Amino acid sequence: MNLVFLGLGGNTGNRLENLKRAVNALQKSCGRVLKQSSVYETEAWGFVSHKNYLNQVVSLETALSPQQLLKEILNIESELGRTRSENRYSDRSLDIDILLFNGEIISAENLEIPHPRLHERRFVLVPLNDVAPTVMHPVLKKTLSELLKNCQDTLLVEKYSQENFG
Ligand code: PH2
Ligand code: MG
Ligand code: MG
Repeated sequence: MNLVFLGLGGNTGNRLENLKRAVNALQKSCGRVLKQSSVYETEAWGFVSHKNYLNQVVSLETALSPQQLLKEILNIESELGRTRSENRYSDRSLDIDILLFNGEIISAENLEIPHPRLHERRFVLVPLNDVAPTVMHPVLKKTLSELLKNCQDTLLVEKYSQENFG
């Protein structure tokens, strides 16, 4: 069995519903979701958008290989309404990224693990620190809580308040 951390995020449509549907779909086609971080409202990173994201991190126990998991994730993204634009960063209903896969380092044309920018992004590190503070980044050799402490990103990341749920 493999232990995987996934980053979920989206900034269009019913953002909370899209996260819930993604978690359900992952349970169905990829394995067992072990932990879910809090949900955070976050400012768009890397491009200008007036639409804030909701982001969450989940841990998953899966028998799938990294490439099999990626294939399932791309299916889930498109089933939940994701369309891909030509821009690198754009508004989207749902994005699922493989952040960490066991302690493996993978550098394929279509897949890089650990996610190459995870340590630069508070919208990833804050929820990742909820579920895996003591896990080691296999390239940077620092724990996720250390990476969060050292992160220079100043964009807004705040807990999505309970009143907005339901
Ligand atoms: N995803 C991106 C680019 N920028 N910004 C936030 N706040 N949240 C995201 O999930 C996100 C982003 C590319 O996948
Ligand atoms: Mg992404
Ligand atoms: Mg992605």
